[in-house]
Amino acid sequence: PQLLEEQERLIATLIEAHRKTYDASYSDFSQFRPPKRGDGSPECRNATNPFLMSLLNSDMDELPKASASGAEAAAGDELSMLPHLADLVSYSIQKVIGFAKMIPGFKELCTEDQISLLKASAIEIIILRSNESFTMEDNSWTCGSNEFKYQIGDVMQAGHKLELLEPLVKFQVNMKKLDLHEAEHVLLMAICLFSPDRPGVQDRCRVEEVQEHLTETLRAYIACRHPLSCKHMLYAKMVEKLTELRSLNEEHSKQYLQISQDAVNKEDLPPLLLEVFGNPTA
Ligand code: 0VQ
Repeated sequence: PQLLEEQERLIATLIEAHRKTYDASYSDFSQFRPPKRGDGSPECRNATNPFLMSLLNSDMDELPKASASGAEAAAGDELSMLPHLADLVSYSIQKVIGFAKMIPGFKELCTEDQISLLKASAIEIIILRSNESFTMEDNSWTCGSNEFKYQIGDVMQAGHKLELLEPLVKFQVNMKKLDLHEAEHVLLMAICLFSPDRPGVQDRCRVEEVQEHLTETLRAYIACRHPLSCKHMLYAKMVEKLTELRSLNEEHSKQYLQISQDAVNKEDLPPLLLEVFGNPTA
């Protein structure tokens, strides 16, 4: 198949929508609450023994007052990256919403369906778009300076566990290896958003129609623009990524619920995050 003029226009629209909503200079990151990394300091390594630590480190022979130490301090330390990452993800959700609104067909859905699609796909689209900052050099998301370089350990300090992080990094590496064109990258995000099988979707047919139009455009694009040597099975591999995203989404939901229950400072989670991923105290 060859690319129709209409499909060319669709791709141009999606690329422009992505460029308007993904700032590759990451200059807004300094507005988030700052990242706090367990720097390997003694206090940090011994976060599980705060009372012993303070007795060993001072001349006093009395236990410190409960509020300033103990489980609370230890838990706070464990979730030291949560405010920064929660702000980053909340910001990313806003950008994903901006991207969605520019996709032909999205605004024509009723608001309820728009919300259902966004709630279900937000973390998947964030995982996809974050691939742009991911580097296989050191398996990190590098968003400018060292301060905004995120490694597995940093996401663990937001409360996530290897059950999610190991497959997440594998996913990022395999995505990187696909070496997608910008057109393919943005089409994949749009296809992910327009999944008719998400919970709560009323007008499944309309969503499916748009998704089929997007997948047809992706197939045509690969067939006529992607170099012969690497287009082999590319479409199938991209569809496989959508399946992997579902399982990452499911594991993220579980871990997010745990984090939101563990969080001592409920302000750590911005209101938009609570609305999209759920608010256990509501
Ligand atoms: C950082 C997004 C973009 C870019 C870099 C994100 C990065 C995840 C899933 C493991 C973050 C999850 C965070 C939370 O669960 C919590 F609670 F821990 F804060 C949240 F906020 F959802 F509730 C990155 C993190 C995550 C997923 C993918 C990547 C690294 C820049 O490309 C761009 O949007």
